[in-house]
Amino acid sequence: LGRPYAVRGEVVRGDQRGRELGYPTANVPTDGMQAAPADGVYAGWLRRLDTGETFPAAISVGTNPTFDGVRARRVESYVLDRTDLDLYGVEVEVSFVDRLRGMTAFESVEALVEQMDLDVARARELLVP
Ligand code: FMN
Repeated sequence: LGRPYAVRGEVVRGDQRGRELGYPTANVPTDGMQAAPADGVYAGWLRRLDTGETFPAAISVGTNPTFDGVRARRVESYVLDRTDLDLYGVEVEVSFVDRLRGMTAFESVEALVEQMDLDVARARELLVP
């Protein structure tokens, strides 16, 4: 393709759970118009289309099977080290550089967070020189 696959969209409010987990995420819903990559976890980049700023991110694609409730698939980006970013309503482009693993339904929130720690460390190795 010559460059990483990317999806675009406006950041919407999620379930507000990410903040409690220590990894707040910018959620972009997937619609019928553009395909998201297969469910799983990726390292990639989030670019704000309003300012052009680009940030390294750990990205989750799926329905968050660890938690109850039927939900639409979404693309969730945790911008590394930026728990302060407020991206609600901002148009972003999320590009997928490396696939890290498949989506997992964990037995506990602790197990999910432990794996997210590893995902974030791996994304950092891959993206930040
Ligand atoms: N959710 C899962 O159910 N299973 C996973 O394996 C999983 N991996 C994730 C990996 C990363 C790097 C990130 C950022 C999220 C992952 N998630 C996974 C999604 C979290 O469940 C989700 O971000 C959290 O519930 C917050 O959701 P909210 O933004 O709607 O509040």
